[in-house]
Amino acid sequence: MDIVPGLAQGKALDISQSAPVVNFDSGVSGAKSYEETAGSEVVIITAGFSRKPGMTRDELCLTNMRVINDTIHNVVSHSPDCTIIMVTNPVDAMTYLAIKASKLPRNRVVGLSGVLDGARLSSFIADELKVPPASVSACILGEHGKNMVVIPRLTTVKDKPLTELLSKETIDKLVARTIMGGDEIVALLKTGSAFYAPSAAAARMAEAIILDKKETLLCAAHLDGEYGIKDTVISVPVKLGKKGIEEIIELELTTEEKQALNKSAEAVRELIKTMKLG
Ligand code: LAC
Repeated sequence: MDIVPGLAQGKALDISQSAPVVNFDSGVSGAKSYEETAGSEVVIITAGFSRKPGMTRDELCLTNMRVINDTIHNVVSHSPDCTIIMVTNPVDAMTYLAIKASKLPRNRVVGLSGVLDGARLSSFIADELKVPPASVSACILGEHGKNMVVIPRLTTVKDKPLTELLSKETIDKLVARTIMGGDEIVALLKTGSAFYAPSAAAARMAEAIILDKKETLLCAAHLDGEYGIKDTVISVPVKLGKKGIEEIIELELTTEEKQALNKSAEAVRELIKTMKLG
C-alpha cells in the first residue's frame, strides 16, 4: 500500500500482468488503506523519505522517525501478530524505533541491511574474479552505513576465504565501494535510491520467514548482550523462520574485528539517542 492514491494499485496491476510472461501464480493486489492489510503475517516497511545525492542515511532520521511512528501504529493495530521487515533508512535506528513503537518482541522486527550490503560486495567480487555471484558468500556486520564492518576473512568464494584469492589492496577497494554502494546509486539516479537489490533482499528475508526456512541471513537485529553489545540494532547473522529472528548467531571475531563492531554499534547508539525515545 501507499499513501499516494492509485500508486499501489497501479503497480500491483502492472506486476500481475507480468505473471503469464514470467510464469508465477501468486496473487498481487494494491491497497489504499491499512484495513486492507489486516491480518498480515509479514509486513515490509519502506515508508519515508529516501536520500538525495550527497545526503547520508543518518540525515533522514528525525524526518523518517515521524513517518515510522505513524506507520507502525497503523500496521500493528491491523496486524498485531505480524513480523516486520524494516527497510526505511537509517535502517538500524528505524528498526530500533519500530521495536519500541510496535511493542513487539525483538524477534519480530528485523531490518534489511547485511543481505543487501553482502549482495553488493558479492557482485563486485564476482566481477573481479569472473565467478558466478551466487558462489560468493559475504560477511558484513554492523551499521548499514559508513561504519559497516566487512570481514574479508569470513567472506568466501566456493568456500575459499577471500583473503586467499585477492590482494589486500583489491579487497580494500571492493570494501570501500561496498560501503558507498547505496551512495553510488543515489548519485547516479539523482531522484530516489536503489530499488532492485533492496527489494530482492527484502523478498529473500520475507520468504525465509513465511516458508519457515530457518535460513541464516545477515540482518539488522536488536542485540541484548550478543557480541557483548546491548540495547542497539546492528547487522549480524540471524536465523529467520516463522517466529521471525529465531536465533542470533555469534561468530568468533578477532580483537580488531570486535573493536570495529563496537565502534559501529556506538555510532548507531548515538543516532538512536537523537530520537529521544526515553
Ligand atoms: C541502499 C538503501 C536501501 O543501501 O539504504 O541502497
